[in-house]
Amino acid sequence: MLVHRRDGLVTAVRGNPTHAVSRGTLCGKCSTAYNREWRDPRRRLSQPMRRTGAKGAGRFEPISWDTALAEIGQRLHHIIASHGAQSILNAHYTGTISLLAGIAPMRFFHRLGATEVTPDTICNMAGHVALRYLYGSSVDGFDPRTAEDAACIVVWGANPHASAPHAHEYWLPEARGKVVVVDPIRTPTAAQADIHLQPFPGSDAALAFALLHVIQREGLIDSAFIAAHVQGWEELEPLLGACDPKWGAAVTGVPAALIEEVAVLYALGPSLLWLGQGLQRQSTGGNVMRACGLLPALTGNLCKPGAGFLYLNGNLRQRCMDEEYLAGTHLGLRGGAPSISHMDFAAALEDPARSRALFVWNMNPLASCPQQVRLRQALQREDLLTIALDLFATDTTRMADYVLPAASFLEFDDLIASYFQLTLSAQVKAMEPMGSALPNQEIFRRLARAMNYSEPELQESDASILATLMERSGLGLTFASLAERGSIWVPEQPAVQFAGGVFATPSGRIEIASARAAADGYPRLPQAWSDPRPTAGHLRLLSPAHAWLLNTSFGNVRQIENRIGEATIALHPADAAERHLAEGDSALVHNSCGRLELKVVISDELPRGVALAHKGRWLGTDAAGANVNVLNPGEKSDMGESTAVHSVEVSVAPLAVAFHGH
Ligand SMILES: Nc1nc2c(c(=O)[nH]1)N[C@H]1C(S)=C(S)[C@@H](COP(=O)(O)OP(=O)(O)OC[C@H]3O[C@@H](n4cnc5c(=O)[nH]c(N)nc54)[C@H](O)[C@@H]3O)O[C@H]1N2
Ligand SMILES: Nc1nc2c(c(=O)[nH]1)N[C@H]1C(S)=C(S)[C@@H](COP(=O)(O)OP(=O)(O)OC[C@H]3O[C@@H](n4cnc5c(=O)[nH]c(N)nc54)[C@H](O)[C@@H]3O)O[C@H]1N2
Ligand SMILES: [Mo]
Repeated sequence: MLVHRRDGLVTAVRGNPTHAVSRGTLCGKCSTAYNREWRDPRRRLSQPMRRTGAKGAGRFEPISWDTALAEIGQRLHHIIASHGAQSILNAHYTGTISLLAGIAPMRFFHRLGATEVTPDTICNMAGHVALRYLYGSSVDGFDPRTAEDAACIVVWGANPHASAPHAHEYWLPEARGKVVVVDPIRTPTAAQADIHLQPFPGSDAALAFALLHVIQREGLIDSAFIAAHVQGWEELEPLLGACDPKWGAAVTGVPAALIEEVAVLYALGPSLLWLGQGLQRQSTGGNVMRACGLLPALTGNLCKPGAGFLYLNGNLRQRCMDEEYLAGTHLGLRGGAPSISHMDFAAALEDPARSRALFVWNMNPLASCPQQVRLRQALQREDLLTIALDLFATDTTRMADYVLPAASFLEFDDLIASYFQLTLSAQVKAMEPMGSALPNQEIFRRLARAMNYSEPELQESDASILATLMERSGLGLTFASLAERGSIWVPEQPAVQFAGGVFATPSGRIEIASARAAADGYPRLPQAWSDPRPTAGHLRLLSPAHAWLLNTSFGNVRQIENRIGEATIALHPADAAERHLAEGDSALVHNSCGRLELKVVISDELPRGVALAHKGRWLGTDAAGANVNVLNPGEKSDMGESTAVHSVEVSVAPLAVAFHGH
């Protein structure tokens, strides 16, 4: 991004025309927000605040940083003495995923010995666990720059139109290869693809097995690659026999002819496989990822240009960044900090024996997490000390005892490692923090001081951390020289995924049959499973990314609120008709977990039995305020205690009828 200034004041935040990825355009939501609410002193939190009214009533008084941190520090010391540091919960995630503001605060939490609410359990943990069984890593994906060598790109359960606009605008359309999108919804990404496979949600493992059946039948299994790199093929092969395209079509809803076509296209390759995060937010999401992950291994679409798979490029070492040093892992307990899943967050907060204090930073859990009603009630506990750091007064900060204003990314130096493209960028301070806001990492430095923690790591300055990271990177750059360049590629030349054919599994090979998985209580092999269709009268509710929201960030940006209008639920025409619902009607969407009123949109982009209501709305100040997560019971997926949010089932009825005793 380029930040324009006049007389030292920021006048505009724009795309940088010379940037290789964005090419001068910011996505609509970011350019709207960064030029309005994010720089609007009337909307931003500007000073520390202490609760005055009842918990959750939203009444606060301003206090000084010194008072706030002294009080918080003192209360934490009491809690540690009476209940132990593990009764302090640490919830944090995607507010900013820059290195300092996203990771450096972990030094404080490691020292404290707090219980971490494992961030990835609300997003993508099942996929991480699954791909680690199979390949030993889930975070070393293909290099998107190798797309020029690909004859086929499969986007499976991701919707870059919304979730990765630059990939949608440039990367996919410019790829030479055929684009296949696998998504239950005809998203704009799917509509623009060469081929769209539209399986029923949660049936992807079966689809992968049907594709492999065809690949095997056509003699397109890469035996040489398997002999060199794969373990367990002989155990898997017999499972493919029953999975012919006819079976695949019946189970997934994808026509047999399309299964045949895509199987051959993919296997001939070279092919890239983008495994989205939406794909694994299912009750059997781990198995889905293991099954889809078989494709590169069995067709040799790996270890060569234009081939490979990508879940996340999330390995900071790949970008030459020393994450352990940054996070101060050594300050923590040996064997790692205690942790809980986001699926158990509400339960932990309900229990005074398990939780006495809660830190929330870079996160808006009341709007993002499951079990919204329980969560709101738990956060009302008078004996739970809640400290929330944010740029804005959110649904979550409203529930806090102390609200601490955080500085935005425009207001301090930092480093950014993208998780799709292999870039490293300097975030350069462009303006002073709003009011008395401070960067996350500075807030935790001050709190450590207020608590008399003496470890020097807890006081290391931003400048020193940035200098050390750059020095240790071996990239030959300082932060200042990186800042002059903006973004660089790391590595400089396009990389081939797993180029050496080395995998971080126990055997060093790709483990289709996994003893580790078996030891953890899973089948040794991925299975051709498919979720049962919803029980009579129910619909499967998908709540993926909204093109104009970023999780719940930007849900408070007025121009965006006006643009997106009321919260909606999209229904297949036949599902709507069956429920006597028409376009624009108010519907009551409900299940055993909660209820929500949504406006009906009729859409033939969905298969029958599937409904769509995007994530990311704010709850509002109304006591009954809720968003789609009021309907999420927090069921765990099969692996990693991770979210199964795309497996939620709901009933939908006209609001008027529902009021009369349904
Ligand atoms: N129904 C449903 N729910 C979902 C999902 C879904 O698909 N469906 N997806 C899930 C996924 S994938 C994720 S990752 C989670 C994300 O959930 P969250 O991590 O809660 O993401 P946000 O809602 O954007 O909250 C980030 C907060 O950080 C604040 N922030 C921004 N910059 C800073 C900063 O520098 N410092 C501080 N202290 N705060 C800052 C923002 O204002 C915002 O309030 O949501 C999950 N929730
Ligand atoms: N605009 C915008 N961008 C975002 C975010 C946002 O909230 N808004 N969130 C960010 C975050 S934290 C994340 S994790 C990523 C997530 O980005 P994505 O990986 O794209 O994940 P989702 O948006 O959850 O879902 C993507 C697609 O998966 C499909 N899907 C759901 N269930 C299934 C299934 O069973 N099988 C298949 N094949 N497809 C399925 C959905 O229909 C949806 O179109 O996006 C990031 N980018
Ligand atoms: Mo996410």
